[in-house]
Amino acid sequence: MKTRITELLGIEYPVIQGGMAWVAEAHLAAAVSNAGGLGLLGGASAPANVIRDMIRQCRELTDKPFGVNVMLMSPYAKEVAQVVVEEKVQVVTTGAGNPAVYLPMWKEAGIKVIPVVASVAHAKLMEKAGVDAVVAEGTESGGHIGEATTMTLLPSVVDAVEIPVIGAGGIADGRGMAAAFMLGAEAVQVGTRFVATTEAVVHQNYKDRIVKAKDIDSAVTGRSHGHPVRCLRNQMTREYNKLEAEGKSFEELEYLTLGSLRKAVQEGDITHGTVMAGQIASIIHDVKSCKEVVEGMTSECVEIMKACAERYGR
Ligand code: TUI
Repeated sequence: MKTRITELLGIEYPVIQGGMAWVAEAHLAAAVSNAGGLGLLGGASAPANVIRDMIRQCRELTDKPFGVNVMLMSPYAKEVAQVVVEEKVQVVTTGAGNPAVYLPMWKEAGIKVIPVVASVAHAKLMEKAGVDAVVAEGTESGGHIGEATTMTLLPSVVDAVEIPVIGAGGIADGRGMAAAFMLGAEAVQVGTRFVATTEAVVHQNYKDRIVKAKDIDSAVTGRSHGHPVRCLRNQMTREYNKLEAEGKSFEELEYLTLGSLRKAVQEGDITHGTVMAGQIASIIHDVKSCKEVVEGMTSECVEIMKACAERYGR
């Protein structure tokens, strides 16, 4: 599947792995890049030197292109923005904010810049600022989310900009990938499906929780304070939502989730920890290799599109 995104990034398959906090480390990113997609390292709130080490480790594990996601709400965002230049990272995606201040520096360094957007206005602003592509991420996604669904956001962004658009949020197999392509995407970004892979360095409890997730298991914390985070329902989300309904302050609620993603990912505490995952966890029933995910979803997508053309074409 050749698209403007596969050409831009020099990858075989139009599948990008989300830069997930605590999950998107060197082994996972390298496995996705080695499988022909684009692996991303998730900077999240890690200090710049941790990210520098991840980049170097990833380079040891793959000679294919990979990228770094710069989480703009991180207290270290400025230092991380500098590290990706120093380490000659080829691709940068950004999340949870507006990367405008870093764009001149990144473009001068020849970095391909792909911000994640959750609205048409942000997508247009980014295009004007000179980015290479955008990821339109719907509210079905795990982690920090916007309001619009992938079904509405993706075609709206595709209509509003000329640069290529990557669809994200609710995509975990070839059906979702084909749907995103029908809406005008030229690649997909996939998160949750890559957590449930053999290469993901994530506690088995976390992977099992995704595999067992039902459609009604998705919860959102932090809506009342303007920081909505999607994860899988557990004791933490129940307590959080209860306190939120009681009108507790952002600081009090923050206390409940301090270090809670790490607790779930590394210690396997899926009861008190934050199990970030998208709504699409409900269609994931097994743990696969990254190669199986990348190749499997792309071939299923192509088969579906061919079958559609045969069935409905003239
Ligand atoms: O960034 C994400 N997802 C994330 S970041 C993250 S780390 C975290 N952990 C705990 C609490 C908060 C964050 C976990 N998941 N996705 C990309 C994304 N970006 N989704 C939505 C946005 C976004 C939202 C507002 C992008 C831009 C924006 O505003 C633009 C502006 O102009 O300020």
